[in-house]
Amino acid sequence: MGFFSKLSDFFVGYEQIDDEFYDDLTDTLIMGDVGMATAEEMAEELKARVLKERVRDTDKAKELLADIMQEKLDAISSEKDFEYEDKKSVLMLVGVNGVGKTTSAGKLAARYRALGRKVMLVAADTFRAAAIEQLTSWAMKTGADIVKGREGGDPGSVIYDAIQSAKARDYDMLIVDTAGRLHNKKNLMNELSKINSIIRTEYPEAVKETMVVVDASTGQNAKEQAREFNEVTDVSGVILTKLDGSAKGGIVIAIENELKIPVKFVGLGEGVSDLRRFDVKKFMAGVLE
Ligand SMILES: Nc1nc2c(ncn2[C@@H]2O[C@H](COP(=O)(O)OP(=O)(O)OP(=O)(O)O)[C@@H](O)[C@H]2O)c(=O)[nH]1
Ligand SMILES: [Mg+2]
Repeated sequence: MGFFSKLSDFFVGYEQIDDEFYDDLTDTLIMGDVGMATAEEMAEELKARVLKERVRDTDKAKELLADIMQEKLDAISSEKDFEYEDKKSVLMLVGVNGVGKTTSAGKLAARYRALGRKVMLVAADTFRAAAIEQLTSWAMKTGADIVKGREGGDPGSVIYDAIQSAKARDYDMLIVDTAGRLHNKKNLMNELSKINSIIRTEYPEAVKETMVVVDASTGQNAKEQAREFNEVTDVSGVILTKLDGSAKGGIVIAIENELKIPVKFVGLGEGVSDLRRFDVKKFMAGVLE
């Protein structure tokens, strides 16, 4: 991830800590996708600590900045995948077009199957036949079962069917792939609230988790999408995809610090094992490189 090498280069290039240093640091953070608000906040906090601890060398300033980042991430991140890992659950994946919802659903199915859970994929994106086929091929690849409806059918009835068979056959987890094409906020809200109310009435014993999937390579747009979904539905976490490309890691800090939503998983490729838990320690090791 480009951001980190740039951040290390930045500190190498400075001999003294002055106003220009803080301005340039803010710019570097913004270029690394940390976002303006968080970049300014971190530069301010660094300035306060540098003054308080009478720091003169930039190596020490870099360590202080890393501490500040780590504190922000630790405040939001959690060790667990979900709040209730041992209960029956419905995991909904939401997000706009093309961000990686279906792929992430498949990767998650593989993850939880490997952990010994009975997993069902739910093709609630009935918008295109191709979407249903795509999820079906993930079901085959991962050995998870799948419930699907007809193209153009009602996503609510697919969820309803999935819940009935989950109850009848004692599934641990439903992973629900939804459509990304409902750009209009009102349509989206209606669709999500319909699905949510079916889950609430038909499967009250299950814990519902909603993950917003966003594409890291879209930078601050990813954060804005997460913000918008968080406004219309109860979001429990973010899946940040496509971090294997040109994306900059700073977007993780922007999302966690500004939205107070944990980044639970990161996507590092298109393969079945290319989904990892977001790990603050590893992330910070990259910052300090
Ligand atoms: N490099 C890379 N590609 C990814 C990742 N996640 C998904 N993709 C690719 O991104 C493209 C879109 O992924 P999908 O899973 O179909 O996205 P979606 O959100 O379901 O898209 P719609 O259903 O059209 O809204 C596919 O080509 C995926 O293989 C990732 O972490 N890294
Ligand atoms: Mg899809």
